[in-house]
Amino acid sequence: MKRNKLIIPHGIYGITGEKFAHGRSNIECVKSMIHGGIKVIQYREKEKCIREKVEEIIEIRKLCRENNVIFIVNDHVDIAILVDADGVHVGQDDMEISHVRKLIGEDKIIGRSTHCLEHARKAVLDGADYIGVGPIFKTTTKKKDPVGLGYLEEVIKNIDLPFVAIGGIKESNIEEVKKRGADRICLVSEIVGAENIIEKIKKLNKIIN
Ligand code: TZP
Ligand code: MG
Repeated sequence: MKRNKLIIPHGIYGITGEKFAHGRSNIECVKSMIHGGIKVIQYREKEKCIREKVEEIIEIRKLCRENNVIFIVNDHVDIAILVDADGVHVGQDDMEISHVRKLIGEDKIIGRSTHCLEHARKAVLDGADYIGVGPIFKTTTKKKDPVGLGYLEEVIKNIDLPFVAIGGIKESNIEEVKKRGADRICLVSEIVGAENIIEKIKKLNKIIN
């Protein structure tokens, strides 16, 4: 039975990306994202060792809890459990949703990256709580060819699960994504790479709200 489960809020979904942050740390970026009003943040870090990741995750978990921000851990189900994160996000090459669910429990959020309708349908059947839909546009943040706005439209038409549009989304094209019907939108490099993260978030929110 699903009890106290949180739902990914509408608006901007933040993800860390230290590589694109012009020397700012993940912690600094998260502080600015929270300050800018982002209500859900995912810790995604592909380069650091586990020890370093755990240290950062513990700190970010605390920041999110203090500010009522939903906190999701990418890839690491064990660390998500360790810090009592609100959820975990897993890709197509990660653990099966049923296994993640068994580990993390019914009350936590499980997100799954999807790149085609078949992935999305399977995520629904497997019991994911939301899906990532992308990369919508070309991006250097993830090694994956874009799926285009076409896949976003297919999801809107066929899938009854919250979804987050992601990949190559910028201030210059976010309106297009919103107009198609995406209520949850993720931008990584556009936010962490902005000269002023807080101002960038304000501008983005002005466009989508
Ligand atoms: N999953 C699909 S695209 C992507 C992820 C994690 C990266 C998105 O980064 P950016 O910088 O917003 O294109
Ligand atoms: Mg992964």
